[in-house]
Amino acid sequence: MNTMTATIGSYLATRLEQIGLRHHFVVPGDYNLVLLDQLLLNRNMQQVNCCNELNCSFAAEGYARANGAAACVVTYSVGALSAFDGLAGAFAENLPVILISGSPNTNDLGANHLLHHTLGTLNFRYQQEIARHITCEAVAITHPEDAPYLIDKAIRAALREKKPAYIEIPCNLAGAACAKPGPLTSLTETPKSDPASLTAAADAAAGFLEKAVRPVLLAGPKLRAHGGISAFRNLAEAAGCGVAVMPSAKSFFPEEHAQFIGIYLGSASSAGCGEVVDSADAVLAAGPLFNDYTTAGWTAQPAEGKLIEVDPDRVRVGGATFDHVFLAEFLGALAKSVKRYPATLVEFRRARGEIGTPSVAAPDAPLSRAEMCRQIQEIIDPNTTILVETGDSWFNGLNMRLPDGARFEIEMQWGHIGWSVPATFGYALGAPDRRIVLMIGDGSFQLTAQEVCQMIRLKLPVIIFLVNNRGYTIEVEIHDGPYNNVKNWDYAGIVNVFNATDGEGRGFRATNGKELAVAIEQALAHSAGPTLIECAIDRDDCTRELMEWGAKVAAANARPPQRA
Ligand code: TPU
Ligand code: MG
Repeated sequence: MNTMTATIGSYLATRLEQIGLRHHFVVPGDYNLVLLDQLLLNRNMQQVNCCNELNCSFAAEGYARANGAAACVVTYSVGALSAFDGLAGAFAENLPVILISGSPNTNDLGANHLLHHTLGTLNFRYQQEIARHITCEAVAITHPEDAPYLIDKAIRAALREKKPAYIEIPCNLAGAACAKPGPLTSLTETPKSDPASLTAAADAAAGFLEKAVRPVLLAGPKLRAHGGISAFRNLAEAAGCGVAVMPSAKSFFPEEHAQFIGIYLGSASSAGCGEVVDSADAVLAAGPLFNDYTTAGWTAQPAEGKLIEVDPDRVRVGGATFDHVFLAEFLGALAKSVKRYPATLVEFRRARGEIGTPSVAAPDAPLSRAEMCRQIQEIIDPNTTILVETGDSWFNGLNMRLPDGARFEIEMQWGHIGWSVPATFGYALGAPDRRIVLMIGDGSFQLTAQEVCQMIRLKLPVIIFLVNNRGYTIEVEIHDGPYNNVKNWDYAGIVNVFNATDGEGRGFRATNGKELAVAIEQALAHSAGPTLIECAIDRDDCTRELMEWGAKVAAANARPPQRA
């Protein structure tokens, strides 16, 4: 190799390092082995093995939540097609995850012969075609001289769009020479709003709010991806009104803030919040994502006539659309002219009523969901990130009070059960100084359980609360049947299986409050690996919010077909 040049693999490694990655997640296969060698040569990035490619893509997804971006490397088809599920999740959740797939030798592309790990046809382009649907940019390198351009194009698009990108590298090119990387600034650009459109949008929104008496602000999940969290807070403080958050935006506005009025999810909202948002005469939603789940079966979608919708790159106000206006800039511009609207805060204090402290259960009474949550709440400090899996863990987590600084991760748009085990693994690597707490149900855990062994391997002191209610309770609340029963496992015992002879994971089973308290104490004292605490609760012991929400989603699912 000429010293003036890089290899395609080392070029990629440098770019990943430059965009702030200290880890990349991999599953090896013969189409990517040379690439993995090349990536290993970069000493500033750690290569992290996962058990399978689904987990590998979710680990990267979790890492991107902690770190802003992530990368994973898999082999052709048998690997990539599994990874596509997590990559699609990253698309749905607005996370720039770069998926790199090894691919066939360039000499095989036009040759009239079949290859392993493919469909057994002469088509070797289908993988890139599929990738186009679930990424903002999907490139396939076929010549070394184009590699720097294509790699940069994919990474730049992912960082700009906050969506995943796909890069395919043939197995005989990973070590081939190419040009060295240029400056990083060519990859990172902050988009600028059209000045006239920005002013018009801010004026229209200020005018719209002036006609209202009881406006509220609603934080949405896209706020973080599009860098709007602090601009949103500034706008909120300028307006002085009540501030609610959508479930996937929990922690994007401080819960200890005097203007925080809770989680908005229609009739499944936190106490007092639903009443205030539903009766507001204007709702400014910043980076929202309204779907059937987040609107509780379309019952909690703010009416068009009272909505200001601030999307990542456009604003809609009362029937007018302002294009090429970027979220953070718009919130900043509006904060300068907005008036003060204290009415919804007064209303909220009245609607919420007194907040009681949860009662402590008798230490040897069978463990209840409420007692479990009471104890978990006690370990959430400002340095904690709590990740919550699809299931009643969503609602248990949403009900937790977060001290300022605590973070919350939920995957409510993609909603893939099992997401959280690998995502927590990835998140823990991306945020090594935080306390990481996962809440997950038994059914979800069974999808991706093996990734706990990677937490053990890398000695990550994650605390996993595995809520064993012996079934798919969230589905029971939507639509029950025999398919919602789950085969029981020895969840605490499985940690020992993963430990084998060298691991230091800990597993506990709690059937009452006393056992849970002891397990939590042990978990907090254990730093050489994860602790899994199985919380055995009754099959029907679920939150009020799940029952409310489940009934609304069931009704939406059951709408009869429309006649033409
Ligand atoms: O607390 P709980 O019992 O509701 O949680 P658990 O035990 O984890 O059960 C989750 C049940 C569930 C299913 C089966 N939630 N959503 N689903 C449907 C589903 C199926 N497959 C994937 C990949 N994702 C899903 N959301
Ligand atoms: Mg369950």
